[in-house]
Amino acid sequence: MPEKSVDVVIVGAGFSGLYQLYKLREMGLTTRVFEAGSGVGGTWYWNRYPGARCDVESLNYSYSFSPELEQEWTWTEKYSPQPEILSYAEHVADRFDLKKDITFDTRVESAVYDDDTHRWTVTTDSGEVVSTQFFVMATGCLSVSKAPEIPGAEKFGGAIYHTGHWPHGGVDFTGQRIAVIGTGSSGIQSIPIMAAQASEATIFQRTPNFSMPAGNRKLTDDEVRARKENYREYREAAKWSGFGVPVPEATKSALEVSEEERNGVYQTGWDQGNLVAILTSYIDTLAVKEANETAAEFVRAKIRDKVADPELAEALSPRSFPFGTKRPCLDTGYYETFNSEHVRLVDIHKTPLVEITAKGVRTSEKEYEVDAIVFATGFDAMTGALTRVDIRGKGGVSLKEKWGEGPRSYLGISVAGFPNMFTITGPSSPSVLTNMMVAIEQHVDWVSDCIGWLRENEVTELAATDEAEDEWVRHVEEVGNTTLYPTADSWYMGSNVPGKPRVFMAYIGGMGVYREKCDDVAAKGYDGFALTPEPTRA
Ligand code: NA7
Repeated sequence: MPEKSVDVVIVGAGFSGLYQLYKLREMGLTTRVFEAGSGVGGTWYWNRYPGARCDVESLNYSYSFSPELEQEWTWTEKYSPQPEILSYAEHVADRFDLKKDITFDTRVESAVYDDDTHRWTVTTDSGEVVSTQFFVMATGCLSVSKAPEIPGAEKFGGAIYHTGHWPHGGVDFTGQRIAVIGTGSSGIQSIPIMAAQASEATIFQRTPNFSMPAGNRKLTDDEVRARKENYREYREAAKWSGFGVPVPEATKSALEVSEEERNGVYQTGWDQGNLVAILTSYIDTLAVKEANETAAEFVRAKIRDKVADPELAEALSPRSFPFGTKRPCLDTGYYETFNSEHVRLVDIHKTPLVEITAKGVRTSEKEYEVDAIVFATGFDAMTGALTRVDIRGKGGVSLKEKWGEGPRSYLGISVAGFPNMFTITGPSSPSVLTNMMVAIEQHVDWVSDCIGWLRENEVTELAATDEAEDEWVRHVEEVGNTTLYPTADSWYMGSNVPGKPRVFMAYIGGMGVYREKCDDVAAKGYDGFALTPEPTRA
């Protein structure tokens, strides 16, 4: 029997969990949050690798729900570093006194739905058992890190690190020979800093990525003041934009303008260090291969400019997927790092990794002796954190089994067969294709309104119907197929995890369009959900 009973259990105290707790507490609901880390911040708590930054500008990557919070917090850099973002999360937790309802250092192991009582029983790794009416997974899209699939890590005599759970005290690589495996965003942000310390840096690259200079710098007082003065207008525009960042809407095809005009437009985005600006310059950049190739080639030309050795520049140039269909990166001196004598690139597409040995890393060609190895090999994205909890819905069906052939959900927020459970920024919602802060707030607001409505209308159980779920899955796939995203082997597609079903796991219809759809579902009395009224009291 559960020892404790609450209205809502939330898993995770990152930006979603914190805001969800705030909202539910404001509504007078009893809420417990369980968090595996020892502090708040989620992805910003764990990803402490050197150079970790958000690639959405700080003035956009923050909560909008509290105008007071907006005014009192001041971002110092264009792209704030991880420590500053973590301080912000801590500030929010303290300012709204959230920690008293959060249990840290505790992992939720299972959540089981009882068909008769319409309640979830949640069990943690500390043995605590809690009964709850609503169960919110606020576990993040990139929170389960993955190591490279090669044997031998236990044999290595030096230290092994993963960018996704970096030591809190930092690591000093001064004078060491280091190996870095992985050249996604985490690798591209950290390699220049680690290589500058190391005596020798060997970078193992499976797929080169598109990256552009972040142009990071201190924000001026004027910039901060201007945003603080027009936050309301700005937030409103972000809420209804495609990517959660307001940018002018494209009207032209990349193929209908001259090369000179096109490159001028790309150059402006490049100079601003603005990823979204380049991605959204033309209506067909993400939809038509030839249009996309113009942006891809623009970036490749920049790589050739930056890297002295033409062969190396070509090895660093992405050719196997369209620009933007794997998350492009923002860097500070990434390509230039390869001009240093003590830095070398190993193309493991040509000479695959074989094993980690006592002394280093062995490829099909040779052994590289190193003192430390860094895995920058990413995450079991979008679904990993959801399926690693043993979640059992109606009739004892497990979420992991239900998603055996890929995630299925209604709006990316609710799963048929799993009543009264919500997934914040779950698969099939815009999530990682947008500014996560905007996506998080939209989901949390919707879930909170929904719970409030259920209470007011004396509904005990809210359950997405199979039909609504099927229709949403079909729609997400259909919209995805109008773009180039499904053509890439990316973590959006689950391709980075061997055996993971190949499904485009995000909704590319745009933040504003999605918001409208969710609002419409709510306005129609939660269209697509079956509602079970509270039993009448005798
Ligand atoms: P990513 O973007 O998934 O990058 C992981 C990198 O590690 C990528 O280059 C992978 O190559 C490489 N990788 C993964 N597994 C292996 C194995 N087994 N062997 C060799 N190389 C491997 O993760 P990040 O942490 O950099 O960034 C995640 C997101 O965080 C990012 O997109 C931003 O949104 C913020 P691959 O490309 O799969 O061939």
